[in-house]
Amino acid sequence: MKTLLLLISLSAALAAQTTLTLSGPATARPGQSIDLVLSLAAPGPRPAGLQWTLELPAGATAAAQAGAAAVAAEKTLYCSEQATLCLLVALNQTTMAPGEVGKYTVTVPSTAAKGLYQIPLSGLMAASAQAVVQSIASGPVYEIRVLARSDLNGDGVTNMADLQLILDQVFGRSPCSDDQNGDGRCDLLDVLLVVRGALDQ
Ligand SMILES: [Ca+2]
Ligand SMILES: [Ca+2]
Repeated sequence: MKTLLLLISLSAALAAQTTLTLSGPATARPGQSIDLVLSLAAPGPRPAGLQWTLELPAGATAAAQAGAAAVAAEKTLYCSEQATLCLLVALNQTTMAPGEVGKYTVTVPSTAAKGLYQIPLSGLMAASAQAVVQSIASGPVYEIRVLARSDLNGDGVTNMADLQLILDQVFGRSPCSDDQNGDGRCDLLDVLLVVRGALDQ
């Protein structure tokens, strides 16, 4: 019973918490660029400024821009190189409404091994226009599953189904969207790379 009460009060506290949450697609392939959204939930006082750090997996690159809720408050997004440390501020006292405050484009390295990767947010800060700190926490940590490049249908394995898909692209029955070696065309080399993906797994 005590545990239940604790859980209820904990979830109530979390529900009232100002949070920043990164979200995006569940899967990506090596070399692919993905669009992520940074969302502000602010059930309490709204912040006039925000700061956060994005912890990118090794080799991944990122670019960021202000989201609609930040633009509406006329805030400017200032970021370090690779957009790991970012601040949303402006020469105004406007507070930001809950919603999309940032947009990221993250490029998965072409050498990324398949597996589950986390992109956590750390060093979160929120403040009023008077520079008074407001409580803020990270929402659930964003996770993305990087698929093997040769797993064309994204089902977690490379097999005959993927071989058929790359053959279809070689013969022009479908667009060449899974160019395995990045040379701009689908041919024998890409078929052999899918075969190698099947044998190596
Ligand atoms: Ca597959
Ligand atoms: Ca190719």
